[in-house]
Amino acid sequence: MEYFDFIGKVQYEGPKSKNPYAFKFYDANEVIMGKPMKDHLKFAMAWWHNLGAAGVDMFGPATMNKNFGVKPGTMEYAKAKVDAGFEFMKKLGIEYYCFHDVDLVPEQLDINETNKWLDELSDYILTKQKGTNIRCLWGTANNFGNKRYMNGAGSSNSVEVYCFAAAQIKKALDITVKLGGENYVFWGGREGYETLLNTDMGLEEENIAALMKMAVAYGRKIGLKGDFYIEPKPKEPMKHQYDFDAATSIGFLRKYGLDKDFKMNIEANHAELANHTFEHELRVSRINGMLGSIDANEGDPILGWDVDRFPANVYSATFAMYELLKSPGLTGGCNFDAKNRRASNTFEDMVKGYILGMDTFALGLRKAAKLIEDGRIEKFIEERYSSWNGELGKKIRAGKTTLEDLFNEACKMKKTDEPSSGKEEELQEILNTILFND
Ligand code: XUL
Ligand code: CO
Repeated sequence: MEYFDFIGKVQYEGPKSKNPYAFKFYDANEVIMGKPMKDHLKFAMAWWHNLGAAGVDMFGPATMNKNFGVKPGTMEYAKAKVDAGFEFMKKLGIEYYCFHDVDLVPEQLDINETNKWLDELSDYILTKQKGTNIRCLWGTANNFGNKRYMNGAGSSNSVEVYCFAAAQIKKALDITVKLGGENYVFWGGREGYETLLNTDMGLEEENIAALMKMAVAYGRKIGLKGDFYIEPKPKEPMKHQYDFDAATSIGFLRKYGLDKDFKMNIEANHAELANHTFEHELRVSRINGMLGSIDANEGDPILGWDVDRFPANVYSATFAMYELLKSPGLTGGCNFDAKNRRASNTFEDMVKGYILGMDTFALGLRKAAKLIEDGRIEKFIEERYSSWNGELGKKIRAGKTTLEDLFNEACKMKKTDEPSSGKEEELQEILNTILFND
């Protein structure tokens, strides 16, 4: 059965194309700064949004029919989702997907039964992967949806709940490795708290770290080669989440000696919820050698919650892709943790959402490369800090000065009250000309 029969393989037609089913900026094999676009970006389909989310919100039921012609809740349905997902990925030229355990099959009454379903479905996915380049980018366990996790998973007050979460993580790691995945994600989910009146924060954080350590030990044992990721998010569902942002999460990983096995999976909308920009979170990760993967989406500046829109903002994408080009490259990729608006309720909209997202990141990548090649902004930053390349600057940076040395230096100085301009407006004008000159 063909689900997306209104398209063949989506092709690159260039920015002048008016074909809604063509890429205008994403040309998979075109080389940008020494690497094909598809290797910079490594786009992935998020199983949960694309094959699962059907437009349910707090005020109304599904607006989209994602039954794929069969009864939901059955193995037949789980397999139909695989068929639809593989057709979708092939037609869009996407070579990776990401999943939570319960996106693949519904949780059964007994964990052993759920795991049998996961085995059968992952066997089926393996047969679909054969002869293609499609494989898993990262897997994860849904340790937040079931009501047992209402007080958290790794942060639960109950050791039984903690143990169940560990069992789900073990199985999700097994399935990830089986499907060729090299990475594993911990999004905090309900790892946080609502009130200190009922919370032992120290114990909760220690327990989360211990769970992560066990996951790393097991993952390495079964051959998980890549990275574990923390996906920071400041709030929602919990009021306070322990993985607030990249800086907080990196501090946590270092405290518990997890920083060699973990990197960040940065989501744009989560950055915005933390009152940061996407590029801020990427920069914090990059300068700490912790930029691993991206959850590609976009928030809404007017709304204060996670809306998971497809990325459309070229400014933001350009800044983000600048960070990517300046990093050694993602060990993960760009996973579209993005969904159609509730009123965009057709299969055509699913395809158009991905075309928009892929083209936005591709355009951002092209513009970021131009910004680097243009060189004016980077040259300005270099010059702005040039005093640090002088004798005194070098000595300080080498750790060869004391506070008394600097006191003596300062006493010899004549004028220190004429700092140089930061030239923000000039730089914005340069950026605009780079973005819009062709
Ligand atoms: C939730 C979120 C998750 C993670 C994976 O905000 O982003 O879907 O990406 O658990
Ligand atoms: Co995400």
